[in-house]
Amino acid sequence: MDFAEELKLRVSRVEDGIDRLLPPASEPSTRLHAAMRYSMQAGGKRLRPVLVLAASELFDAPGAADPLPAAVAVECVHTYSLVHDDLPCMDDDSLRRGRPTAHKAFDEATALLAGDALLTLAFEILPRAYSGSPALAAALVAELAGAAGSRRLIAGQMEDLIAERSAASTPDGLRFIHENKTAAMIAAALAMGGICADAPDFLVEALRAAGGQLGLAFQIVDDILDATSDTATLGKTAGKDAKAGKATYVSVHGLDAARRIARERSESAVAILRRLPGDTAFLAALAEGLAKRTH
Ligand code: GRG
Repeated sequence: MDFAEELKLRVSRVEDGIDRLLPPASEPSTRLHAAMRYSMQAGGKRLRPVLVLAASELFDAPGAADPLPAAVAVECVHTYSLVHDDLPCMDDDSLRRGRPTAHKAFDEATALLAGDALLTLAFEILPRAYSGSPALAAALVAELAGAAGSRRLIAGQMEDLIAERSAASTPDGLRFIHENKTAAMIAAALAMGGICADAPDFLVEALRAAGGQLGLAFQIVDDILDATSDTATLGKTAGKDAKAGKATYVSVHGLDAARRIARERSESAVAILRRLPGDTAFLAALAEGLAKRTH
């Protein structure tokens, strides 16, 4: 398997889906739709939507639903979270995906509304795209809403902001933040791929579990890169965590231990993925690559 080529194919499928499912920038409100497209079409690794596609491909289910709309919905929610996270009232950043953040390219109110609209669009795409199978649509909505809601993504973000402001974070507190701010959406992406392919519940649960491990590894690597890489390579401001005195896996556990924990989490994810049915080569290679990523 040529992993790079296989990845490119899936990223390109996701980008076509984004272009097709987002309102055109020419449609009123043109400013709002332009801002949504600006953030969604700024590049990005497309990790979460590619995970949706790759998980779905494991199951050769006759009549399986097209996972592409689910993949685009996940990327909409992820991108909304980045747009809002970059706002001055949150992480206050001016660079994202190698470009000025949405509130710098437009203005704060427009960025706020574009984030709101992307979140809402995700939950418009799912029931529309899967209207032929209401049970599937409901399961996808429940999975994505659960991961993005006040018990997971937003809980992680809230606790992250609190931890930053109090400068006190325990290893357990940090793990809560990472499991919810980062791992929840990665786990949901894998689970949604399985759900689209009508995988049995125990395999959807295995996908969720692999996503939890992969998500932790991904965030620890993010902490390591923030401490060791540079802004040009990352396409976002490097060194922010140390500057803000923020607790990260690097500051709490040290660089070597952070690298070891990331490796352990990633190996655990790969072990779960390899036990799944079908051809797991692409998914396993993707999971392995994330632990070694440089941006
Ligand atoms: C505002 C509700 C709300 C949540 C914000 C996503 C997030 C939570 C904050 C962004 C900061 C951060 C380090 C989040 C952890 C998850 C993470 C590493 C996001 C970046 O994901 P990538 O690297 O980004 O996949 P691209 O741009 O490649 O899609």
